[in-house]
Amino acid sequence: MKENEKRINESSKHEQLDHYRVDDSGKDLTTNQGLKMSEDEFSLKAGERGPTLMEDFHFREKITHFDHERIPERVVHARGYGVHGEFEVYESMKKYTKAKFLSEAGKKTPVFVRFSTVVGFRGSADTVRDVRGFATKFYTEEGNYDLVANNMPVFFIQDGIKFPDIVHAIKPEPHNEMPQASGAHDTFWDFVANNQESAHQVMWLMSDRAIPRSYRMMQGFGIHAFRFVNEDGKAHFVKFHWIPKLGVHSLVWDEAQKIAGKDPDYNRRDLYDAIEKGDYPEYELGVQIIEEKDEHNFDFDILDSTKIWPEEDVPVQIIGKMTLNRNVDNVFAETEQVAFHPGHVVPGIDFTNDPLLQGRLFSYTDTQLIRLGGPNFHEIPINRPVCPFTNNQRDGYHRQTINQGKVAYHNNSLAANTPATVPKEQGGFEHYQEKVEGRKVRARSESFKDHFSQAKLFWNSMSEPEKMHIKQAFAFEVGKVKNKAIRQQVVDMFANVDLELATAFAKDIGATPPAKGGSSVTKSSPVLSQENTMKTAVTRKVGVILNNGFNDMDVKTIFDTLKEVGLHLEVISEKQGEVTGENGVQIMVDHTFTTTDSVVYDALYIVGGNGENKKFHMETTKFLHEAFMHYKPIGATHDGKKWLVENEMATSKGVVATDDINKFATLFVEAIAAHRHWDREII
Ligand code: HDE
Repeated sequence: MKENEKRINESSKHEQLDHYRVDDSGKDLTTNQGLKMSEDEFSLKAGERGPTLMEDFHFREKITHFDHERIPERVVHARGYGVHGEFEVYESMKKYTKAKFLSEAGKKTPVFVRFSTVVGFRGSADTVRDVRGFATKFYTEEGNYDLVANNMPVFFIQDGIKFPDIVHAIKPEPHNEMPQASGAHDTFWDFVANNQESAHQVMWLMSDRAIPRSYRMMQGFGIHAFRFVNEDGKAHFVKFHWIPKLGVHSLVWDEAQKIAGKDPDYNRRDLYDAIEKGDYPEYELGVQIIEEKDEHNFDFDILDSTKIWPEEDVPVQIIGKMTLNRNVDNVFAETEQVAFHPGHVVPGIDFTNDPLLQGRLFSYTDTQLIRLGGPNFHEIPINRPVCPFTNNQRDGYHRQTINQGKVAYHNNSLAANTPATVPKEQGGFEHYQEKVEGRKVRARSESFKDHFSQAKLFWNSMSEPEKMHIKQAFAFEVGKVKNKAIRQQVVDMFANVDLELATAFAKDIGATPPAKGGSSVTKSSPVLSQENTMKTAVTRKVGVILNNGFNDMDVKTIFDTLKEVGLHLEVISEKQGEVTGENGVQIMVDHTFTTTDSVVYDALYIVGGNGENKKFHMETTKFLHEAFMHYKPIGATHDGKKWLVENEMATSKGVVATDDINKFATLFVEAIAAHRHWDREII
């Protein structure tokens, strides 16, 4: 079998990476030249108390390498977390695309995914209000295909030339570098009010989508219209969707802010832990397909990245599933050095004239050149295709390939004109021959100019709690704007979306409520609401408050039942070590009230015990209040029930209190599956 016919399977990338993986443990310490060193604690000096000598090559090498350990962080999406996995096709897409990795049911392709926030620096917190990146590299037999997606289906701008403007506006303000990782400041809202194409994306940004509970509970959207092209050369427009099997769920804003302090690594920890525990996150890949003849049959331009294709009009067809199943060995080598590019395509996937996509096609390689220090970043292990790659490109910083022979040009006769181009019939990429005609203009199509209809469609699709959160988000974010005129401009702009919304937050931020406005769109798209997402308790994290003298027989049974349905329990008590039940059963404590907090749990289960003191009582009350305020499921049995009675919560929504252990487990799991209990009266 020829090398380039080698069958790619889900292990191919790991087999390749194995050549680079090194375990240093148990080895001798050497310099980078392989010289074994007898001493690594002391620099070479002229006398024990004398100056360090220039000839100390070991000291120089060690310090020099350290001095150069950092590379520039990504200009956007700096904070990210990467994991390995595999993609499996459910249904052949041959009818639409000749992409081989989508060609047959059951076919598996290795993938690497990097999730990220956009605005914050590399060391910022995970749970800030922001768009999330969801970039996937498929290592296919025809080369790497990158689906560089976000967790929201639209974007702030319509033309790539405005990307530096939006990013300059939303990043910390340059005169004082504040605020970190947040859009809640003057320049961002000044941009929004004066670039009204951002309206739709800003609605998403103010919604719960901007504070995902987990990367495992987040959608991904390719945003742009791409093209599928089949063997016969026939093309269709296509949009890509990742749909998490655990449903789409979010934090509440107060909780997100507190987690940013209590556990800034909250989302990456959640992902890392899930994979370590074998709770492999799964996402289905969906496509929306539009025939070329229907390009102009919508009341929006299908090439406009500030628009969705409503699923009621263009259904999402599920075509495969991605499973994330391995953490990286080294974050720098893999997550930091991975280089995505929407222009990394394979035969059968092509671009459209979406002006935002066109801008991206330039930017990504350009940014890797500075970030990864030269043109050979494709040779870095995480970026290497699993299929062979050969051409006449040579040299440059950090070149690793040793190209033999003297020919590095086309056309040649010395090497029989190889490396040879490949006809499209044999798998060579050929750009889709779209017919293009027009004058050279710096302009925007009229069809891109409706900025409010889909923003209103989104608003109409929200449930009442979601609408409330959006109003509160505007009140928080725009309320942080110091310039009064900008606050007013934002109110006036969003009056074009919905009068009730603009009036509600105008009142909170000291602006004049709009007298008129509101889009006339009445349509809604129910799938946009997270209330209609998949609901399951599987993999949720429950904090269990336990003290000595608890009812060990019942509690053990409840623990077993909850674990069986896939919940993860963490025992919280006053001290680390063990707590002992009334019959002598001992349970390990995972956390004290000091080392954890109610905000990092999906639900709270209060058992208590008879060994309680005042501090325990107060700490439990604090946990309970916070969980209640964040609409979380709360369970209590035995001694634990007294906290609910004391705090008048026993009959509230999502609160389960009974000593009937079977009933308790069933009701508590149901309450956890519901995620949050928005109809709870907050006292
Ligand atoms: Fe990006 N974007 N982007 N972007 N983007 C980058 O590339 C850019 C856009 C997205 O985990 C950069 O390697 C321009 C849309 C993700 O490594 C940079 C425009 C979408 C990631 C860049 C956009 C994205 C990036 C910075 C407008 C969703 C992180 C570092 C024309 C579909 C990938 C890098 C990772 C990263 C440019 C708009 C998603 C500068 C010019 C729309 C998920 O090249």
